[in-house]
Amino acid sequence: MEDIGYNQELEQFRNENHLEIFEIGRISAEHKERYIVKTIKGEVEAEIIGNMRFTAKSREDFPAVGDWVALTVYDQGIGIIHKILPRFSIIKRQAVGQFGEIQIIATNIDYAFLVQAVDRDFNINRLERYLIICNSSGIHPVIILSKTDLTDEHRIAEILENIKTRIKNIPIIAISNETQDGYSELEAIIEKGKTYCMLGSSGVGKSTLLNNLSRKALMRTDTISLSANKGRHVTSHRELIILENGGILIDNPGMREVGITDSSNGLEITFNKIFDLSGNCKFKDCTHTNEKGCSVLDAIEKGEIDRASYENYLKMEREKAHFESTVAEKRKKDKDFGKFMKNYKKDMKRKN
Ligand SMILES: Nc1nc2c(ncn2[C@@H]2O[C@H](COP(=O)(O)OP(=O)(O)O)[C@@H](O)[C@H]2O)c(=O)[nH]1
Ligand SMILES: [Mg+2]
Ligand SMILES: [Zn+2]
Repeated sequence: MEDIGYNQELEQFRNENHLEIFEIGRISAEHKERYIVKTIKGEVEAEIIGNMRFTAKSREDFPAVGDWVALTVYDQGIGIIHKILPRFSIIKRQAVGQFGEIQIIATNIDYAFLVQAVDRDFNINRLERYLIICNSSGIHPVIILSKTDLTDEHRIAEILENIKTRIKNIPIIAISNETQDGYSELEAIIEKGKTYCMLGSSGVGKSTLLNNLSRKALMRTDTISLSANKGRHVTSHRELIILENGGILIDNPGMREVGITDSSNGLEITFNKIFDLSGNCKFKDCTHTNEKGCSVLDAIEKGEIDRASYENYLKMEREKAHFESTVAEKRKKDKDFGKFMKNYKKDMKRKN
């Protein structure tokens, strides 16, 4: 179990909560509320117990890829999930098309590989967006520039410079899945028992990278699962893979939109320079947009803060505020609806 990231804290939680009667496993894939769970005894296809669905208040109360769960395993590798063990980190975004709702991308992640291709895909604003998501949950980001074979060294150096003017102290690794340039540098940072999640737009080379890194391990598990999975509903597509050196890698489907959620702390860490300076602004409620005596605006004038980064910061602040107000509105609506139902029931009783 340590091979897939199990540790002492999880074991302690298991004991304190009397979960010894259950198996413990880790979710490696999800498909319409059916989950593939890796356990000591192999892979199990599981659903959640009814009570978990009825008491769930939000998407965060459902299992996600990366979760540790307590489950009962029945014959033929079928299981029922009873409990989600505490998560030490969550990568989440604004659910697409459902404003005010959260979607979990993955949980219990140590490092996030933020993958961008050096050709058309490259976009620093989007990198900062991913950084906010990582920073809000204490996940270490690593920037991966992919497809370096499609451009020349000059352009790559230019991109690195551009990133460094805005993003400090975050490792950047340039790789090519074609030539495998940069692979050894990348493999050198992968540690046994740590979980790495790949984030990035569709088509940047995440799956190719994952397959290349895990080729041997993957081939082994695929031959086993193909026979075991015969005739079942979930495809053998796997999102969580154990590398030969013991690192755990999670792939993700490409994401077109990565709306930030309640990432107040994430913004603070990502734009730390702006937050540090804002303490010196003349007005306590300075919006850093047009005030006299604004330290942030001063720093931009002096060229100490990158203007594009500042503009992205304002945009992210607005997005966060919008998300938070939508959530607040929703809560109020739910509360009002609750009150309405209570009164309605009272009325009905009185009438009957
Ligand atoms: N030239 C080049 N093509 C790549 C590289 N990595 C991936 N590709 C190609 O880009 C396409 C998308 O790759 P894929 O791994 O599926 O991207 P994903 O959507 O991020 O998982 C495929 O056609 C790959 O063959 C690379 O480093 N260089
Ligand atoms: Mg892919
Ligand atoms: Zn200010």
